[in-house]
Amino acid sequence: MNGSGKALIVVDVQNDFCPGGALQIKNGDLIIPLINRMMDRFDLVVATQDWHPQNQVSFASNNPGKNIYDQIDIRGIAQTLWPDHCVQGTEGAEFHDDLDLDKFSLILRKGRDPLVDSYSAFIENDRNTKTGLAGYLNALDVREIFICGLATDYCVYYSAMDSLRYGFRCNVIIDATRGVDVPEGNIDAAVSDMKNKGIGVISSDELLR
Ligand code: VGL
Ligand code: ZN
Repeated sequence: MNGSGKALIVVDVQNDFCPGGALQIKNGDLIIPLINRMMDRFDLVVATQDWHPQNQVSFASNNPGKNIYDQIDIRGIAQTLWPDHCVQGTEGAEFHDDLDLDKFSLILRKGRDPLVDSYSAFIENDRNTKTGLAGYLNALDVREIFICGLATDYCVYYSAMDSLRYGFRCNVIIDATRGVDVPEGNIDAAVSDMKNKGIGVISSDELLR
């Protein structure tokens, strides 16, 4: 299939990040109708799925004496600790029921290594291990990506920033994302950092009109 140069990347629209989930994001589910509509405008749509083993190092429960949202140091890399979420094979790890899965040409599962988390769709949190997504997009002649999904200040942010390393033009469809905002102000900080690096922060109207 020809990517026609542009791909939509749908990040982690899973039950655990939506209201009622283990790491729920306020109004996380409200972006789903927009995402479903935007998929029709792209020839290539890729989804990521956070897919952790129960013994994932980023779970506070696997770090005795530590609390949710604490930061730990893993071989020199800061890692935030989360509630158990998106455990492989659980309901929480499934895509939200309202999300249209039919247009996904690739579902990239990330965070599968017990010892290394992966926010980014491109490179794991050790900042070194590749997921292979850049190679896939390059093979299909994708030059520009449009990112939506959850969470604005974690997996969307890291994916957007890392895409630049591989030479993609990158846009974040900001109204089709929602963030965790931990620590407070993190969403605004992520958005200004992305803008400063030349990432387009656009609205879904620009694609849907
Ligand atoms: C995410 C925290 C932990 C995300 C995933 O999808 O943004 N955030 N795991
Ligand atoms: Zn995760």
